[in-house]
Amino acid sequence: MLTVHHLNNSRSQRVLWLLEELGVPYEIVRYQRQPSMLAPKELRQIHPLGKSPVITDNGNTIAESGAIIEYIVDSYGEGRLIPPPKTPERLRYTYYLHYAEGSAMFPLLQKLIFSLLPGRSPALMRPVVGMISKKVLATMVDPQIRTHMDFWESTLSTSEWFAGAQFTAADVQMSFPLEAASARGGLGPEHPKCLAFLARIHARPAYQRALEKGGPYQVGR
Ligand SMILES: N[C@@H](CCC(=O)N[C@@H](CS)C(=O)NCC(=O)O)C(=O)O
Repeated sequence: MLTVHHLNNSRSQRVLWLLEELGVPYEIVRYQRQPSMLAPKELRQIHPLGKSPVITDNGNTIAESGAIIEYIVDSYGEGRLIPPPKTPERLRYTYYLHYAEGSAMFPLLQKLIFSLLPGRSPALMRPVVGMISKKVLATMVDPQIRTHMDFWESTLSTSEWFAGAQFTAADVQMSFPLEAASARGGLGPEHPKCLAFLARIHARPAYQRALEKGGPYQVGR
């Protein structure tokens, strides 16, 4: 049976959601984040990077959300949650499947790091580190996040879902950047289509089932 190596409150929530959407049976092996927020070292026994998500299935170990989503849709989707090949929707699907982690998450991760940095610096250096972090966030990171949020808003103004009129696995993949932006990137009423997207996905029964299985998920609140 397919196994999801699930780190609490992490991107592997997306994988549980996709499996619930497709009705694929799976089991969960759970890992708890350390106080540092890093994954425990046991996850490195499954994949050398020790990041989440990782799945194991039929002797394969697959890491990286986009690759996992492709594998699950190929292996178990039976044509569901993916637009037909050689259509404009398929091109958009492929784009968003890669874009979510390849581009969108980068400034959001920078935001997290620079926001945490002052609090994790030695007390004496904290005021200086705080000033530098604030400057980097204001001049470099926040404008980038804003550009991405505007881009999502314009995409979702032309169609209900990221790849077109139909819900696809690209929406599952894009959920994490939008949830992260809503939690810490300033996504709010200025981006109503993005907020409506989040409300739509949170209302899906499969999303809710995945939350029950995965446990507390702060990014998705
Ligand atoms: N691009 C990777 C990112 C993986 C990643 O950074 N996962 C985070 C959880 S959301 C993680 O494992 N953090 C714990 C750590 O870095 O030790 C993917 O999409 O799978």
